[in-house]
Amino acid sequence: MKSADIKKIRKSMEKNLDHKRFEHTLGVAYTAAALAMRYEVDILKAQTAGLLHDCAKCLSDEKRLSICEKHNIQMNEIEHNNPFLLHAKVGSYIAMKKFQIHDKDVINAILNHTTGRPGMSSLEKIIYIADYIEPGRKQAPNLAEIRKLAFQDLDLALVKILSDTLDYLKTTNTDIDPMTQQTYDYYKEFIK
Ligand code: DGI
Ligand code: FE
Ligand code: FE
Repeated sequence: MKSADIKKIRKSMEKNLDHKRFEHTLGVAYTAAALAMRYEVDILKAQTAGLLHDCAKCLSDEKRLSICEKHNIQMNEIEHNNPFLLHAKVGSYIAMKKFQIHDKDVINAILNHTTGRPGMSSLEKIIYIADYIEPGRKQAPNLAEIRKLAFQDLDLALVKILSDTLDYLKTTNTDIDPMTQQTYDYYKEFIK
């Protein structure tokens, strides 16, 4: 991972994402870099994963589904019915194939950035959290508190975000991916 590669990836994101998504992407990359400094995680990896985490977000649902079918990327029923959820899986595939990212931790951070998973690495947690707290985010409840918490304890911040996300999802009519619930249950127990 080199800073020249970071520059290239940023240019490509600027071209391929819509303006709002690109601004969000920069926010996640910078926030992830700051958290990486705090928690002694590789800063270039955090920037790379931050820049690429939503690289499949601006594709159509049809395109995401067809990429999954063509390359035998498995999906569960919830993902099939909510193809926006697939932007994480498809994004990790594009990161590997198009951007030649071979670092497993970076790929996992992209892969798990929407639902999380039990047993995440520090980098995976950082991307999950940075996605939620980056400066461009304005909607979520408790943001000020969670932003502060993120720089104090990653696991406590993670549980708060998962809890607020599940609460929010329950007020909507969308399906909850079992992985989101499992991640919450795991870390709720873990922080005890
Ligand atoms: O891609 P972003 O918008 O930057 O962020 P993201 O990939 O974390 O997606 C955020 C949305 O995903 C947020 O509205 C909550 C939603 N989400 C998280 N877990 C689930 C979920 N949506 C559904 N339907 N099911 C889930 O389990
Ligand atoms: Fe995303
Ligand atoms: Fe995002």
